Amino acid sequence: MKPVENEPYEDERTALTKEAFKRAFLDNLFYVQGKFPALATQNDYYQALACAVRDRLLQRWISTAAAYTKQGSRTVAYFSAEFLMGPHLGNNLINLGIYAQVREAIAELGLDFDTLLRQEEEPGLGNGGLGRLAACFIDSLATLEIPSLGYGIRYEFGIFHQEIVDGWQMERTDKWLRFGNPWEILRPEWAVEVRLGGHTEQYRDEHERLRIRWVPGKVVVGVPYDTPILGYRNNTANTLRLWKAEAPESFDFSTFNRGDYGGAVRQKVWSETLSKVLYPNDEQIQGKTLRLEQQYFFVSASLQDMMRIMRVQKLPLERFHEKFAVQLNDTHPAIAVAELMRLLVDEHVLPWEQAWDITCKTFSYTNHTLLPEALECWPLELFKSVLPRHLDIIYEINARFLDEVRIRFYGDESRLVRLSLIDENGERYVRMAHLACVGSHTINGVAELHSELLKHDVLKDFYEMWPHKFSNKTNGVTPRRWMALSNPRLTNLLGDAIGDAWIKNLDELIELEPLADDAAFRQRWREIKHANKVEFAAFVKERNGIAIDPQSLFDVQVKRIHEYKRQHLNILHVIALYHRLRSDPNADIQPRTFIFGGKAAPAYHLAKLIIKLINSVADVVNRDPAVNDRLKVVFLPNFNVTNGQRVYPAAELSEQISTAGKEASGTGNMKFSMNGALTIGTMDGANIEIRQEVGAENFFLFGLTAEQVAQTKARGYRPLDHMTPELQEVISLINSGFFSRGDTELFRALTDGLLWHDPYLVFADFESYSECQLQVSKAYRDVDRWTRMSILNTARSGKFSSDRTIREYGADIWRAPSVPVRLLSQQDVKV
Ligand code: GL4
Repeated sequence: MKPVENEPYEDERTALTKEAFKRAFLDNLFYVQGKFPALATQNDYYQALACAVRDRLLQRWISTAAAYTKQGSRTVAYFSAEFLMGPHLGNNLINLGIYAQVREAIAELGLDFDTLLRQEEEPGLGNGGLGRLAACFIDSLATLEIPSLGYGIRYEFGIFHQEIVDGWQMERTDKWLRFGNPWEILRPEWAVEVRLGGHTEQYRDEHERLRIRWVPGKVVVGVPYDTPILGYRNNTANTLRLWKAEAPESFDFSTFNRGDYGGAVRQKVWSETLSKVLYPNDEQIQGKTLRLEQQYFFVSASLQDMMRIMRVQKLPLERFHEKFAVQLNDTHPAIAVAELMRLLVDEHVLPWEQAWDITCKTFSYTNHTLLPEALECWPLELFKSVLPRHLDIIYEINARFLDEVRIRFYGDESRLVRLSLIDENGERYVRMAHLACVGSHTINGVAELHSELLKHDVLKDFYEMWPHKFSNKTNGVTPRRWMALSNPRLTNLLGDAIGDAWIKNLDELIELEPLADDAAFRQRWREIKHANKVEFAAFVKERNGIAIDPQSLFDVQVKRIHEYKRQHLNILHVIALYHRLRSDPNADIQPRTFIFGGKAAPAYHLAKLIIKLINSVADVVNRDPAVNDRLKVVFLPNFNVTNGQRVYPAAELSEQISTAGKEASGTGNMKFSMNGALTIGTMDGANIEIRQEVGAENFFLFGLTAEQVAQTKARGYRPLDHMTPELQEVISLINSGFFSRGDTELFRALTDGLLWHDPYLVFADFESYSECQLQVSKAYRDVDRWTRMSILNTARSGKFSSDRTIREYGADIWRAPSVPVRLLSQQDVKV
């Protein structure tokens, strides 16, 4: 059957009907898994289901590739060391628009759909917000039909699996590839070589020109693994291309023949180390050689791959910046600036000036943090040992750049020192943020406040040099995964009330506003939140063995554990409530369940101690009959995308309590708000914009502003000046060993840190926070008021769709028009 021109066409194998799907599922069970029902495990069924979905993905992927190749489309390349994708199956079903049918089909075959969904090991190839943002962005790029490639690393082991043993975090290796990965396709034919180490030397080319040759110390092969990324209910399937490192030869046979087996495999082992494991630090650099090698490995492989694509499409390299817009997700891929120069100048013999012009028109840089410990600087010697040629290139870029500065800022020597790509104060370092700024045409922060602070603080000198390069792009999250997939009850209610256009255009949620005054609607809204809480309570019972009351207020803080995010402020307040209840058993306290979750970097001792404190408080409070079930504390182990999908729909209060000026944006804050949780938060990151959108009366604000924080610190902050009698009781209770079986030293590092330094002003904000929590409790008791506020939070969260963010990047930075895709059948593609 031939499709009608421009009408979507499904061939038999990939039809979206229930019957076709059932047949495909069984086909895949037989011919891919090699199993029949009597022998099949739940995992076999999951794999068969995934393959049936994948066939439908591939049809769209091929159609997309055909459209892009034919048109030679301008393409966004999103360079990121992290893509925290989360499970693919459910999301792909949502984006294909067949979630309900497939659930039915699976049930009709006598299987439990949810059990199959749970079989998928989530690809946890990121630490937290930064990696998850990359995942939301590629979802939105596909939904907006913008040709794009995500480039990154296929870590064999992603972010560690967190277990809690005796209250402490334990890390277990994340073996996500153990049972295979049905969503990726290996493309060995597009493997590329990446060189590392060695030295450079001069030589004369055939025209007697003096040139530089890089003699590498070692070579690895980058092998691409492609994952199709579907748009929401369109025919677009873009590509996430992740590189695995392999040895050029598995065995060095001459070494092997000499009988040195160990030596022969060493090269292979070393090569594979490159993509072995994700560094588990968020906002903290570790300065390890292997990390720089990882960064260079994926960046070089990706740029070479893009040049291959240009060759295939017969485009001259001089037009690289017209074909591609490259976004640098933080400084992790910033070495790309030097690598593109090397490829253009050394390998493709372009004049320096032309190569530099192409480079600056290609890259744009997003900064994601102001924390000094996260700014990447590489010791010069280390850098030179890994990338000797790139160091020379960086010197040349720097020399030319500083010439420009000298002319712009006549006689300002200290400015040269501040702006240089090389930090020369003491040990010398390469400053990656400076390389990214100089080599990019635009620089952006991720929320309004953050972008302002960038201009006037961390990147001030660059702002003064090139104010036109700077802009803000407030983060967003995809409503497909974070609402439609994870909160089906809410999605159904919204469907009944306002239709489902909001899934593609989140601003449509504003249609809900009048319904906040409709008592019947408010009742349904409450029923849904309650049902979500009941479901979540069952999950907590299963995971933690703790019974929590769905009638209590679900107060949630889930995110990486960091001092600046101030999980300790939260737990100190819990202890204060506990103290109030013990001091006055009749105290009138709103029953609450405090839910925490998040991973600490394995070497971040204070963060790990905060986890231990939370669990220790939980142990005491949850067992104490005196609190009479009015307080419960839960630490949910292994917070990841999958668990996030469970917790946001059940949350009523979202804790966004970072020290003002420290959280660049936050994105969890958005996920909570769109799922109807109210926020208690500081004037930090995107909190400010959430408050602006939902209205000050629908947001619980507390604490110092970023400006006040800076002033307080400048005046010489003394935490003891902010000591109150209640806070005193709280600290004494911890130090008395009450939560640590009499061990009075266990939490000293934490309490002493607060008493004598308190770098994140926990004490300064404690009173304001406690007072604000009273307001929260009061509001919660007014059921109608709370429900109204909750509805308005969802109704006014349209701005926080990553579709909006991507539209802004598209219009202001990438200038990559959308390219709609027509679905092709097999017969349409000629062999
Ligand atoms: C982060 C910021 O800490 C976080 O506020 C922001 O939302 C996220 C995405 O822009 O980037 N920066 C780093 S580093 N890790 C993050 O999660």
